[in-house]
Amino acid sequence: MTDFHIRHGAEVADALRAGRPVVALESTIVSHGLPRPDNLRVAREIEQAVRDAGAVPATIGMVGGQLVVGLDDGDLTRLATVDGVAKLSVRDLAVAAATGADGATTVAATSAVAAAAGIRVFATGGLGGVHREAAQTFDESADLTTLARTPIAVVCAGVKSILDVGATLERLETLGVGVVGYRTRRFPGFYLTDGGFDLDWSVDSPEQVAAVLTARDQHGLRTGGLIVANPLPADEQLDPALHDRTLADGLTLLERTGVTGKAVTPFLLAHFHSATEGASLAVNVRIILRNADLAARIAVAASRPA
Ligand code: PSU
Ligand code: MN
Repeated sequence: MTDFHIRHGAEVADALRAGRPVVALESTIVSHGLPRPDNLRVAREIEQAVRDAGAVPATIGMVGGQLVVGLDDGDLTRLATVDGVAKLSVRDLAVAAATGADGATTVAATSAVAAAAGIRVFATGGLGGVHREAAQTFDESADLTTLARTPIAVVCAGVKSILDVGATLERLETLGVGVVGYRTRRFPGFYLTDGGFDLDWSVDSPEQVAAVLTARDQHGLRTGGLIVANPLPADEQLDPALHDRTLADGLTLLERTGVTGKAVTPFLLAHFHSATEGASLAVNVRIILRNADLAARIAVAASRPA
């Protein structure tokens, strides 16, 4: 194959051409973040949540070396069920294309591809960030540096507590990535409603987020991303005691097994899902569906003439 141009799903292409609202979705949560067989069902539910709120879903991933914006159900099934799907950050995209790989795109890769396609809003579960031992390992997700140069709004439930949340917020500040809480001034901790840190800004409505995007455009400063941090309601979070126990065990296991690098996030997520007997999975799914709904409402607000 020598034609490596990005393929757009027909519905996504039509919507982008007509200026209708589109929401980008990542595939790493499907291939590497959620256990089978729930992952395929959830991938479909995320797309449906976007549709229910009036936008077109564009799940992004790579099938046989072809980068696709708006995977169809066959593609999605393949990325959710076959073995050997690569986890693709931005730097991996061209190599994976040239070698004909199947691959799932992380927040970094999805953001970059979506922004290039003209999509302005992206929904995911939790952002990657600074890992806890980063002072020794230098393990910081490329999600952060990519968002520093990619104009897209990412709706997420903060970063997972498996990371160093405070360090991640500091890096986002340094990198010039905007962070606003959705109806909160506390940065959410993914499974937990409150990640333990204050935010400077809070927005109250999809329209207000759309106004932020418009202001950036009109200022001519579309240099970086905007994180819209959408916490779970307190009564839907993972039981904090169960969370703390599971995290402590997971970090011990991580050290004992010697897992490092890009395998760390999938390893800890899988540990949570098995150790909590599905409780963390249910919370994870709720997070993603709520973020998909909010992202779609932001995309709808942003597509209306101001
Ligand atoms: N958050 C989740 N589930 C996930 C991820 C984040 O709740 O599966 C994925 C995202 O795709 C994110 C990636 O971009 O993990 C970060 O991985 P790393 O730390 O290796 O950059
Ligand atoms: Mn990493």
